[in-house]
Amino acid sequence: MSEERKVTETGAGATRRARAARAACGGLAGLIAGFCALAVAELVAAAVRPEAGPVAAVGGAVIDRTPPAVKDFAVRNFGTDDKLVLELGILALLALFAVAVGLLALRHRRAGAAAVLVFGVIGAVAAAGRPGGGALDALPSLVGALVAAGALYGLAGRLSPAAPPRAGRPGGLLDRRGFVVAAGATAVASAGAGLLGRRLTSAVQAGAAESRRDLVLPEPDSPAPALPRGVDLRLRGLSPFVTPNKDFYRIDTALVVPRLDAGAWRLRIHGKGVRTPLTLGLRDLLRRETVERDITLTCVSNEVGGPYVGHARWLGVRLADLLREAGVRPPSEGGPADQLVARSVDGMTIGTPVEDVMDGRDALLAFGMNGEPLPFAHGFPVRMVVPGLYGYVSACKWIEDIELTTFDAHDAYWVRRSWARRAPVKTQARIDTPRPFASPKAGTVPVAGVAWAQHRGILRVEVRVDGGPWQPARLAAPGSRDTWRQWVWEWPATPGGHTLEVRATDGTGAVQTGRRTGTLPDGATGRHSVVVDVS
Ligand SMILES: Nc1nc2c(c(=O)[nH]1)N[C@H]1C(S)=C(S)[C@@H](COP(=O)(O)O)O[C@H]1N2
Ligand SMILES: [Mo]
Repeated sequence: MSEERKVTETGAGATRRARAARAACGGLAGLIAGFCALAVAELVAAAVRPEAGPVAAVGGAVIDRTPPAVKDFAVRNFGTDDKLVLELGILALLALFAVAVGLLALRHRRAGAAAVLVFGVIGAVAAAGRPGGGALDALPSLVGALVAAGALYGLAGRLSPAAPPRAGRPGGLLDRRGFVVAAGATAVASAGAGLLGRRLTSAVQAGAAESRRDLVLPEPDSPAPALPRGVDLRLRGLSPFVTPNKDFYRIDTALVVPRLDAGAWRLRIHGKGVRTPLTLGLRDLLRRETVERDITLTCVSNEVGGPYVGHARWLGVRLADLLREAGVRPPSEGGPADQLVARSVDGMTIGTPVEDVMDGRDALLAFGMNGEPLPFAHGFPVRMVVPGLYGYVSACKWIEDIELTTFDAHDAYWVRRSWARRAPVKTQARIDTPRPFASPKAGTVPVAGVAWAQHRGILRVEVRVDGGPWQPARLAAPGSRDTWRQWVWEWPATPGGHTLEVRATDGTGAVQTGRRTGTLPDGATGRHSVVVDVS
């Protein structure tokens, strides 16, 4: 091989390596610009509101547009982690696009910077377009994108072959050290901005946390009826009668849990047939007649045998009292409004039949949950709770507005997503123990669980084995017709595989149907069954 050829080959290899290094730097520049955009947006969002950050906004927009079947799939497979999965998915996609934009910027600096702006616009549109969103919510994404576009433009400049000659370095070569310094500085400055944003947000939220700590719940004017001894069978593996707040299921569309300051909180009651519109603060509620009630809450997305049901002792005021004060009459008394639309600070709308709220049941505006102020995740400072209705048509958290209207005039959030307008809770029974595929020893095995049919109560629970005759379970003492009820059946278990099945009868004498239907549009039906292998 001639000397000349060898030199050329080495040159080609070096060129290839230089190209690869340049591409890697381009990708890195894109990633750093993406990070910069999110960090700056975080800082701006601290001034606007945390929910307006681009990831939360795009995530929220995705949630708003998720078809019910997909939403159900996500809830089923990721449970309460569905939001985390969504956020990680968005971040992963963003990272991919950031690398692509970085590579684009190597060839066309302006095009790369423009692509960053396009992403900013997407975030801005998502934020402003969320229910309850406004023009101001577009700011974090837009400012973040502007700064990031500038950063990418600058970084790509360092990677341009046309970089001016530097001391000891001919022009036209990659200014690697210059790039590394600029990239590092951008990354550090972005991290600083992001951290500052976090700090500011938590400083703002500290006031909310303080207002929650300082809230002293009053003794109820109308305490919850004493629970009979024996409402809780206290069996291993059986859900306790009262669900501790920390274990209470959480279902909502909020990627960022709203943290409201109790002192600044206001609720407006207005609309059709309201003679005197009301605006109330928390103090106003605390001064009224307070009631404490045991109410079991259930989500319409709960599959047969699923976990989205919980029981708490709520403290609040009767919603019907406030409505009467505002001059509202239910449809049965000639009132013009048949739907009450509750709106939360995060733009959720929940439609409840006015008749149900005013028919004498304990529909509450609640501020206490199991003896403490509502946790932030469960609606602090005030939420609705209505016995007998699924949460999506009754239990608005972070409530700030109640409008009296009609079902004809307004479809609430979930109704627009093909869920039913009206959704009373369906009778269900769940086997808590033994767990599916457990292998208990032959002999007496306690089969136990909970059954619920809120506002109708539970009259009977029966269990059968391998499709045999129905056997009556022993019921725990009843809480009220608005609470779930524990049950247990002593099973004389014989070795081998067996299927346990349960059904409940509600307070009207109606036996739970065995017909299997999905959660859409108004709650799942069918019987819970568990397969076990007795040894
Ligand atoms: N603001 C707001 N309130 C909401 C929701 C929501 O997404 N946003 N979800 C509702 C649904 S579907 C249910 S089942 C209950 C759940 O209340 P929890 O999270 O306290 O258990 O809240 C209801 N209230
Ligand atoms: Mo729900």
